[in-house]
Amino acid sequence: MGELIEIKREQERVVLVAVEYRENDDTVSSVDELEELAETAGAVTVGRLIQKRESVSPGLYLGKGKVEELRDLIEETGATGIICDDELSPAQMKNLEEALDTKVMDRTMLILDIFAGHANTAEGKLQVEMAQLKYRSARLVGMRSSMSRVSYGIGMRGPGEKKLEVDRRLIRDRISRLKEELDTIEKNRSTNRARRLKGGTPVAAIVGYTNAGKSTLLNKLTGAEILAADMLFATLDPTVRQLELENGQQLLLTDTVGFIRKLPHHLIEAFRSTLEEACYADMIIHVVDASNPNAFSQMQVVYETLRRLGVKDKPIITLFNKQDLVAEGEILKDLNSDVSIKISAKTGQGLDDLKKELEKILLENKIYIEKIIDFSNAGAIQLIRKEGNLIEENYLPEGIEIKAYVSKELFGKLKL
Ligand SMILES: Nc1nc2c(ncn2[C@@H]2O[C@H](COP(=O)(O)OP(=O)(O)OP(=O)(O)O)[C@@H](O)[C@H]2O)c(=O)[nH]1
Ligand SMILES: [Mg+2]
Repeated sequence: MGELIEIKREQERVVLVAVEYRENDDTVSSVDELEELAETAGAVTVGRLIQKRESVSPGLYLGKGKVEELRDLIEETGATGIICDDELSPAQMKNLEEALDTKVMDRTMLILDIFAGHANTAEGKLQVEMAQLKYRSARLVGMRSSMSRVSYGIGMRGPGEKKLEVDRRLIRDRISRLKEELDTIEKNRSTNRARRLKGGTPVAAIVGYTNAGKSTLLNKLTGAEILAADMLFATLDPTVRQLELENGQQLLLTDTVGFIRKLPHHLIEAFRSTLEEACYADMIIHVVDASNPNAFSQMQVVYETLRRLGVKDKPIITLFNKQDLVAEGEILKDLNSDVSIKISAKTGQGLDDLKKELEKILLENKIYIEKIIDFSNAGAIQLIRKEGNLIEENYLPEGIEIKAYVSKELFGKLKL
C-alpha cells in the first residue's frame, strides 16, 4: 500500500502571489483570473501580493525581502497557503515552503485540481490523473512535507474524489499503466474520427477561452444538453452534435475544453488527443466573451494555443459573444479570422447570421455540378443526397438533371 494522505474538508484560505516583469503587462488581470480559479477550486482569497521584478527569482520566486513581507501577510490574514501565478520549479516550491512555513501551491496545481473535479468521462479522468502525476512526481519532496502539515484540498484531489498517490515508485507504475489505457482510448478515438471524416459530413470545432460561452452556443444551436456554467473549465470532455443548416447541409459541431493563459504543459500533453479535435476540423468557430475586459488578450491566447497544437490553414469564424452584456458602440476586431459576427448565445442574437456564414464557407469549399445523369447511374444521385447537397433534380427523357454542391472527395468518387 502506498501512503495516502487524508484530506480535510475545510476551506482553504489563500494569498495570491505574482511577479510583474514589465510595467503594464497584464499581471493584475492574470491575478484576477487566478482568484477566479481559486474560487472554482473551492478556496477563498484573503490577500494578494505582487512584486515588480526583472524576472522571477530561480530560488524563491520572489526576492528575499518580499518573502518576509509575504510571511507577515500570511500571519495577518490567517491564510492556510499561498498560490503563485506561475508554475513553480520543485526548488522554488521547496524553498518557499521552508521560508514561509505554509502550504505552497501554484497556478498549475490549481488548474489541475479544477480539471480533476470536472472530468466526467473515463478518458477525461485518466488524462487528468496522468497530468497530475507527472506534475507531482517532480515535486514529491516539498509537497510531502507541506501536505502532511496542512492537508487541505487543493493539490491532493485526484479525479473522481480519488486521493492521489504520493509514493514515487507507485506513481511511476501508475503513470505507465495510465499511458497504456490512454493509448487504447486514443486508438478508438482515431477510428471514430476516421469514420467521421469518411462519412463526409464537415466538422466545425468550437474553440475559445474558458467561460467564453462555447457550450451555451452548442446547446442553443443543437439543443444539446451540455453543462454550461459560470465557472472556469465547466466542460472538459469533447461532445459532438449535428446541425442541419437551412439549405439542408449537415454539419458536425464539436465542443471541448477551453483555453487559458499559462495552460500547464502536462495538461496539454495529456489532453492532446482531445485538444487536437480542432486539427481535424474543416473550420474553426472561435467564441470570444466580448463582455470581458480582457477579451483581446484572451483571443491572443487562443491563437497561440491553436498554433501550439498545430492548427493551421482553416477558415475561422470569430463570434463576439455575450452581446447582451456589451455596451453599444464597443468595437472589437479579430485580424486573424476570416469573418466576425456579433452574437449572444444566450438570447440567440446573431445565430441566423452565423448559420448563413457557415453555409457560405461550406459552399466555398465545394464544387458546383449541373449535369444530366444517365438513369443507369442513379447510385451517384443517392450518394450526392447522402454526402453532398442536392439542390434540384428533374426527370427528363434523356436522364436526371441535377444541381448540387459536393466536396472535392465526393466529386472524385462520383466519376461524372
Ligand atoms: N449574458 C450572457 N451570458 C452568456 C452568454 N453565453 C454564455 N453565457 C454565460 O457564460 C457562462 C459560461 O458559458 P459556457 O457555455 O459554460 O462557457 P464555455 O466556453 O463552455 O466554458 P468552459 O466549458 O468552462 O470552458 C455561463 O454562465 C453562460 O450562461 C451570452 O451570450 N450572454
Ligand atoms: Mg463549456
